[in-house]
Amino acid sequence: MSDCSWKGTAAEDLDRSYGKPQYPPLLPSSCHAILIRLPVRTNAIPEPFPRQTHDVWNRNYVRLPCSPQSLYPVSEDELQKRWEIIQEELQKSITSSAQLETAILSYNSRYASKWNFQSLHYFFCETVEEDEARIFFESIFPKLAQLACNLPQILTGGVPLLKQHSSASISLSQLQIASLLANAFFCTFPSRNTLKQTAEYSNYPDINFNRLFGCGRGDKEPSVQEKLKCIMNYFRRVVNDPPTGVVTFSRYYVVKEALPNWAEVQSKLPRLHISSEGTIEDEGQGMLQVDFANKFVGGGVLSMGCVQEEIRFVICPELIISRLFTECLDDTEALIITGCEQYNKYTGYADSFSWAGDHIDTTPVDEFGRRYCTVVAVDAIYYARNPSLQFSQFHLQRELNKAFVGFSFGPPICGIATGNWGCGVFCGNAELKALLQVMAAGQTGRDLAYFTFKDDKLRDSIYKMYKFLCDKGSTVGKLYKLLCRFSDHRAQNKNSDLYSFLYSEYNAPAQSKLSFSKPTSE
Ligand code: AR6
Repeated sequence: MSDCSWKGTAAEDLDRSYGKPQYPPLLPSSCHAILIRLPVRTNAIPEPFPRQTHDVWNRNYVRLPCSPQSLYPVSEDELQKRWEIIQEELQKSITSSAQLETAILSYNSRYASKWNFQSLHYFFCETVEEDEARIFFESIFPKLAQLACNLPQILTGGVPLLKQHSSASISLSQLQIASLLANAFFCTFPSRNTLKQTAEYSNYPDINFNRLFGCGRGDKEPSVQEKLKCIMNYFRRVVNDPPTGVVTFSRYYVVKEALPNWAEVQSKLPRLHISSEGTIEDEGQGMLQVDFANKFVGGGVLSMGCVQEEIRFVICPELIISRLFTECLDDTEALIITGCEQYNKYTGYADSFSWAGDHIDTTPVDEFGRRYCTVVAVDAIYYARNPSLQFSQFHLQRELNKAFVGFSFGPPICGIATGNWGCGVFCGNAELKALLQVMAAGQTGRDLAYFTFKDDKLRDSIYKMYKFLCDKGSTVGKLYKLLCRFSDHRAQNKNSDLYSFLYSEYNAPAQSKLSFSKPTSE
């Protein structure tokens, strides 16, 4: 074996999407809200659709801050249109973060004693140079405020909520996303601040940026400052040079009956490229790139989190807007984002995460102006409290189904770029999760590119097992049955090792009393 950093299929032989029709196409339908006018012209900012503003204010749509129906109590018995207050405040001259705090609280007065803006103040007073802060307030801030205030002209249609247990897509121009994100920055979204369990949006991630602004002092939370640098750079870019592309957000739900009966699956294992070098976002170009998600997509991006998902969301900030309309993911659901752009470079990870400058994304675009960059958010289960649980049949199936749902969206035009999904913060077992992802990729007919994030030992161990299984001609179903056997075995032998078991038991006869298809409980 060569001593290079990868094994298996060469990276250049993997299927990539470039030049192929991306899914979903931009065809208006009851389950695809296209908020721009078609056809899209290359290199021009898409025009909003419909032509006339269509205000919707109900439980199926995002409650937009500019809706005339969004009212705010200004005295005991007087309500005012909240958008009027917002516009008035944002059009004032604001030259410091203290004034920005005052403006934000003027239309969020109920939270005046609850929110703090420590991280934001630290950013402008300590993190950036005095000159940079001045330039921000003089030349970027007014354009950002204008971008937020122009929301009703930029986005004329209602944004449907991507609710649980239905598949639906939303296509927005990058400019529409920028205007929505500018509103999130100014904390203008109504009904999104209460923490009550019974609140209308309790099953949605938060979207207003107040939590990020209040994450504590910069010296205690350096990664929050670095995330702010990413976000500020994104805003600097979009206000000075409005982007012209389109991004599609798709919620994908698979009904239980349509999931594979894993024990019976005859598919072979997919082609595998496994490398200890490289990242999903860099080496996975033109592939379906896995986001190691939280069921509330974006996880801690607008608070303290700074691992794979949060980093992905701040280097490609358009992803953050998915939090506005994506209800928390259920077991057989995924969110797929097609066409996002990378605006930032980074180094480090978690506490050492650091903004490394502006990134110019040269990824080609499809006929609808969407970059050939697709991210699939799939949430693993959190196993820190009870790691043994992941080997139970119920959990094997849950994680396998989740990966399958994410990988099976649209025709298999490209491979999947992934890695230690669920194995960092969520404490999963990487040798197990790798096999589950191999199986899901095999069943969906896609190549798998797996990045072990500098772990040579893990790369070698997974590749050796993969090769062994391929040499034996294993099918996905056969491997599933073996995993189920391991599940029973492990219940009696707590410390047993998965791969040792698979090597020794591969040819052992299955015990007939086991039922593989219907695990009933945890
Ligand atoms: N490319 C390839 N591999 C990576 C990359 C990358 N860019 N970044 C990290 N890894 P983690 P989880 C590897 O902990 O366990 C978030 O808060 C690295 O080995 O982010 O599924 C979400 O919002 C790392 O240890 O994913 C969820 O709440 C491993 O991937 C929660 O974390 C797992 O990364 C999900 O936790």
